[in-house]
Amino acid sequence: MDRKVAFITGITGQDGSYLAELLLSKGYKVFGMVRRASVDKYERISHIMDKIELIQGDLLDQYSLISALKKAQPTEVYNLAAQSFVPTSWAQPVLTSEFTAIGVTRMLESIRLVDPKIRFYQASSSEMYGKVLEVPQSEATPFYPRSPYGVAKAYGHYITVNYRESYNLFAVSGILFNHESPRRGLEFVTRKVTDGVARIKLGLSKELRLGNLDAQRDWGFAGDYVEAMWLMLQQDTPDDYVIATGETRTVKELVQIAFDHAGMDWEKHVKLDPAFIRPAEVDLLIGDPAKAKNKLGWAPKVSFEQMIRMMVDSDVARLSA
Ligand code: NAP
Ligand code: G4F
Repeated sequence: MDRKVAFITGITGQDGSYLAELLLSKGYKVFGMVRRASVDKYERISHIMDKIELIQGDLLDQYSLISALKKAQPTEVYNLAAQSFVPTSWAQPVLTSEFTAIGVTRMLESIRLVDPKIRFYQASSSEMYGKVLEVPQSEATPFYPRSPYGVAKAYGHYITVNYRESYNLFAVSGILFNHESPRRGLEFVTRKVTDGVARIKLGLSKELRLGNLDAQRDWGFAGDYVEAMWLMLQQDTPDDYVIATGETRTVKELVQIAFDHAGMDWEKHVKLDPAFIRPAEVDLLIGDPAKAKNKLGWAPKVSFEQMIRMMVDSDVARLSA
């Protein structure tokens, strides 16, 4: 039987936790890279801690990547680690580039050195499309990033393509549109809204302060999207894929669905706050997942409404406990 060993950077994040669950269910030995912190950040993976193996490492430290790969001897590497919050990328643009851009080169160089047969997945992003040059966005749509994060992801994308073409690595890039879940970080807008709705419902808060309600996003469920990551690494040839639902919603629609589900009127609670307006906005994202559908056989299973309701219910349950 073929050896199936995965090494996941960013295993403590939203996607890392869902991907680890998926790979365990497929019989993989799963290693996760974690960076040292003064307190543990294993909340999202606490339920599978006895089934995975954690190795310390940091995208800033090339030697730590090399020694982690030597230890794990993976057949597949999923590079999910990044500074992933767009507003922070204006506050910390250099650090964002070090993690989210140059960190990809460090990982690719480490693979080249340790074992060039390792299959590599890079977590690219629809933020690369930024001020979109085409609607909907496909693998052929040119990039026009609008944040230091988007610029860093575009670098990570192209260096992955370049290592595939220069060194014949099995290196692929998944251009994933926004995907959410009850495990989403509290600062991202979907979770901020569902957590805010739950707090208001339970009398813990009265209002929810938000920025641009007109921005449009193609939002899917993270559990569906990690399946696409895995599928990309099982193909005969490496290639890049857009992963999206093909539908877009405004932030306002998100807010309406979440408040409706809790039986409340959003207009009584939502306040606009200029502090959450960005220096440059991505107004509209809508992906064309046709290639993923045709070549990977991938399609999203959870609808936007189902996902937002699931997130509201989960936050109400968490805050009621
Ligand atoms: P997330 O929840 O923010 O998780 C990010 C992970 O990266 C965390 O495990 C974090 O570890 C780790 N990390 C950050 N800096 C690191 C460093 N220097 N060295 C090692 N690990 C580091 O992100 P996510 O939503 O799961 O997204 C996963 C990846 O997909 C990211 O690359 C993101 O940019 C990309 N992406 C996400 C979406 C989306 O909608 N979710 C869409 C497109 C692309 P700590 O726990 O130590 O902080
Ligand atoms: O939830 P967001 O912070 O996600 P954003 O910026 O689209 O980035 C996410 O998706 C990318 C894929 O396209 C990933 F690569 C990236 O790592 C991250 O996961 O904001 C979504 C929209 C924005 O237009 C923002 O201006 O919501 C708008 N928004 C309005 N009020 C808000 C708020 N966003 C946040 N975070 N907080 C608000 O109060």
